[in-house]
Amino acid sequence: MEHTKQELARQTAQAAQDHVDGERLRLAIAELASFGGRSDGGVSRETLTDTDLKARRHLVDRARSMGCVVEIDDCANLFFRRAGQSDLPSVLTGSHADTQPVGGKLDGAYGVLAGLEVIQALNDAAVPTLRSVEVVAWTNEEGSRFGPGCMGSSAFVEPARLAGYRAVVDGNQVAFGEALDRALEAMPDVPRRALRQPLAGFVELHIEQGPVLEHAGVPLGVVTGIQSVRWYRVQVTGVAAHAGTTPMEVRADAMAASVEVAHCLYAEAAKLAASQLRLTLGRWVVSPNSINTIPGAVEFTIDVRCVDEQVLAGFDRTLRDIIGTNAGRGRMALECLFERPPTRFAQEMLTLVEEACTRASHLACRPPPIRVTSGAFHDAMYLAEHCPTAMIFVPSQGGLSHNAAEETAHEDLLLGAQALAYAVTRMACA
Ligand code: HGY
Ligand code: MN
Ligand code: MN
Repeated sequence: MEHTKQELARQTAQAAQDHVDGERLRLAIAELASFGGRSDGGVSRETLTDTDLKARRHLVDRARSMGCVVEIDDCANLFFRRAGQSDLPSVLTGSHADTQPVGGKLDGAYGVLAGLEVIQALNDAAVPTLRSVEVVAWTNEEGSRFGPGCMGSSAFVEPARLAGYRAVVDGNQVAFGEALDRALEAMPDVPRRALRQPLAGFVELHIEQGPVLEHAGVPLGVVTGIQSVRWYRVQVTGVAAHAGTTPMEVRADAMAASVEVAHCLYAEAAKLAASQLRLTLGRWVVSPNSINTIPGAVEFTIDVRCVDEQVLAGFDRTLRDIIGTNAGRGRMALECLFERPPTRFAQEMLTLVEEACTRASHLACRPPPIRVTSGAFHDAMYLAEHCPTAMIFVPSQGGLSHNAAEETAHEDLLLGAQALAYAVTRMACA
């Protein structure tokens, strides 16, 4: 009996995979990319901006046109559901629809749209599933406008986090709570649901955003886990003064002090190159930001990541020493904004995703999948605390992402969606 059930699940999963339509997916990606589309081919659709709200409405309309039930939770995470034959916990797929300030059309969006394509494929195959299949568009994965990243998925897993998130402000002093309330008010026709729902599992399809798959010449990656990450903000306070009249030896130059700290951090990262530590000082705010005034205040961010969390802990200690040593040249404040240990996905999920990727690759006469660790963080790093979770990667051309030129070959995007359809359907039939 069990064998028949398994065989039926495989046949249903194969039917879903066979009905994935590459052209429909390509059009869906192009359509969503038009919300915040840029002349350089990139996308600017930061979380909860008017552009993002319009994109969200577009996704709701598309999902409803496919017969999905649509719901929204208290962190404005959007859920698109294809009902199953039972009220057992759903199988969830999806990703995020927000982008970097200058991002690409695939980071996040591909996972959401491939999830909707899976639902359309199930509809076209006219196959029932025991469990409902849900697609999610998580709120604020990028964390660029409002830090930290993954606010929607982390609040879904631990609702108590939302209160603290609401107070976070963006560069224009707009609070996340205010933007969130606007987003919720913009969806009066979408029923509200509580955060933290039981789930049978979560599978996220995403572009790799790095060079590994392309270098290996392999179209699909089975993601084993996600490296650890820490974000900090450094605030340096000096004295604004005249650039022409103030002798160098009497200055309290916040930029000179900041550059000194940055120099020490890059030198430390170079010492740790063998551990693949990655350091980025991505955002600088200088005030008064005038060519002929000595900077009175500088704020800059630190994004540091490594597969070995002990290396990050060591870097943290060195960072605090560097700040302490340089504080004499201006007051320095260090704040940790975000900290995630390494994520490891459950073995049974790796087996499922490996089967799905192997089948899809074989049927397409492409090389079999390889196992990779994710250099980027994803909402799956929080879902892994909540339910059996896995990720599938497709290659990024030139390993490039968080860049308008982000691109993936269409046949790889199709293959990823086929593997996703198989994996999600297998779970939904169990
Ligand atoms: O920063 C990250 O790793 C993700 O792409 N937001
Ligand atoms: Mn992403
Ligand atoms: Mn991203």
